[in-house]
Amino acid sequence: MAESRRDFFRLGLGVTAGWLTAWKAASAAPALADRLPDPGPPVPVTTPDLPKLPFTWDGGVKVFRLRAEVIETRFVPWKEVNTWGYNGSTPGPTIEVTEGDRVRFVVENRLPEPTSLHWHGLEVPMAMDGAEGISQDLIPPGGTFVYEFKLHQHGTFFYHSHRPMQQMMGLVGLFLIHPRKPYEPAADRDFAWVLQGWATLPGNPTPNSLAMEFNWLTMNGKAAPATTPALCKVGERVRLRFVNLGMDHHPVHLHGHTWVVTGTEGGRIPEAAWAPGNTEIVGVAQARSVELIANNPGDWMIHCHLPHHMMNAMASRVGPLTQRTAGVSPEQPISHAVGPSGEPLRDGHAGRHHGSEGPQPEASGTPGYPQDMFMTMDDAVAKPETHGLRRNWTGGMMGMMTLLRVLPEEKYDEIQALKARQERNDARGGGR
Ligand SMILES: [Cu+2]
Repeated sequence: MAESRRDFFRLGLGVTAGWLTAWKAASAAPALADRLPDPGPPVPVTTPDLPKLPFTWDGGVKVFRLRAEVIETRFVPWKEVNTWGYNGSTPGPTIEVTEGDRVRFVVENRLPEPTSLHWHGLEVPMAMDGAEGISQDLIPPGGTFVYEFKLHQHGTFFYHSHRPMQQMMGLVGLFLIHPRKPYEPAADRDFAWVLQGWATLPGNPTPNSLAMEFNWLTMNGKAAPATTPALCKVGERVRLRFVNLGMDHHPVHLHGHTWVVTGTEGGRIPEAAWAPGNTEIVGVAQARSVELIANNPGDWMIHCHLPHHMMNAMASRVGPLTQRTAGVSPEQPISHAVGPSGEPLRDGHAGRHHGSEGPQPEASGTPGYPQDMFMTMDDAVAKPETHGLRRNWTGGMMGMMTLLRVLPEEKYDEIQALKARQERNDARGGGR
């Protein structure tokens, strides 16, 4: 396992070297050195599709800069949206630090309205709490506010604007604090996601933050199948962390494995209280960490199990249902005479289906028909992490969904080589 952690560092991401240096600096205290065997630094957390927030040192203080601003992004390649976020990213870049760190955040407001920044779950001095009016004046457009505090906790936290509508526009990010004394047993892989819901109706790229129903569900700002799969090798211990900021709770489910729940937004759960499961409700404003032994080779879905959260672009007038909805109110009562969104059932008028699933004209009189569609876009979302997935894999991937790929060593290495090649190409400004 230590070997694979070294692999991770060698192959690792741009942030890794900086992280290791920071860890060594933070863990130089003699009280830590007398423990054996040395489990080494924890693996850096991978936040698929999200950057890490870089920092500079000022004396013993880690200095971070956050810029609240409008972001043009895409949930999937064909869905452009205008969200709000930080430093060009929705959710904002991930803050990854260590218990005991002293941190400073220079927060610049480039939005057209006032904002503030709250450190969710952190036991900071009240003046640093970011509660508008209560602990500070709002940061005006064009203004800057500096937060500084010392971290004595560890676990999965997050930062967010304390203004509710701004939260629904995407002003949130992960705040991950490693413990000074590493958790045992050590994880070989560590992944984290922010779960969000959006209401962006067809043709309108700007989310409606007042909506009470949500038709786009994202993990780290991407909807499946555009979510980048998480990769590990068979037999590794894997930690998955989920943070939810939105209007719905999300029962997050993993296929093919049993996990134990090891953490909440309050930090690490004592081992005696770890409970087995495969579906964990991540409530609004909560964080959950789970750990598992990835002992089942394959490509396994991680997804919110709310059925409407396993879809993209869900609206009464989108998808196969629209084929028969013209002129009928979606609010019309559902009976044997009408379909699920109120459309009248007529003979010989089947919904149009996509991909490998053909039309079923004989079913057109079946109450409730049609329901689901199967639309593939393997090529549009292809990247090294999707290499080797079964053809048409994207047809079943929608909404708040991603994959944990439990790979044999050679397959894992093959994908890492593809990633390295792509990164070299990107660095040269070339294509793929
Ligand atoms: Cu959900």
